[in-house]
Amino acid sequence: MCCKNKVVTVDGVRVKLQIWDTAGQERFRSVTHAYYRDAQALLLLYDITNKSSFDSIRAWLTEIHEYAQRDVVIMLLGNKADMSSERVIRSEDGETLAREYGVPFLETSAKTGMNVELAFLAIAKELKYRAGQQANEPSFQIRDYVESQKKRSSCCSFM
Ligand SMILES: Nc1nc2c(ncn2[C@@H]2O[C@H](COP(=O)(O)OP(=O)(O)OP(=O)(O)O)[C@@H](O)[C@H]2O)c(=O)[nH]1
Ligand SMILES: [Mg+2]
Repeated sequence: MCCKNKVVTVDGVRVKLQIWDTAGQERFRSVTHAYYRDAQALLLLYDITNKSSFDSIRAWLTEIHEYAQRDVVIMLLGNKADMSSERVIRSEDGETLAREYGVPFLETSAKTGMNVELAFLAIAKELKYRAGQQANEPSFQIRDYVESQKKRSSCCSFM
């Protein structure tokens, strides 16, 4: 499960993220609480071609609410956005769920890399902002940032 490092540059500062990936245990909902209790951020992924993966997200959000740190940064990601012909979960469904829980949302593709860098960058920005928060600093809004930077999977002629 542990670890891969990912370095992103935020406002000229290098931030090292230590990434833990579950090794499939999440399919059985048997990831131990200790495993994510200390995490500063959690990326919740579903597969846009798999309805049951989307339907599991609510249970995970409930679980996280109970066992993760109160101020954990959560991001919802709808992955496999490149597989548009097999899509069963609409972008709007992901957006609606994310809005309900107040978390940022992106559709990503691990295959093409779409929005992958952005997801890590947004989390690093949020964590850096929180760590160095100054009273007079403009606040960083991760949801607004993600919305302004994201690429949409549906189409492209205007991009
Ligand atoms: N087309 C496409 N395939 C993907 C994408 N992401 C993952 N895959 C494929 O989906 C399959 C499962 O990917 P994994 O990363 O192993 O998924 P996982 O949910 O972590 O699987 P476990 O760790 O075994 O539970 C692999 O064949 C990947 O190549 C994507 O964005 N697009
Ligand atoms: Mg896995």
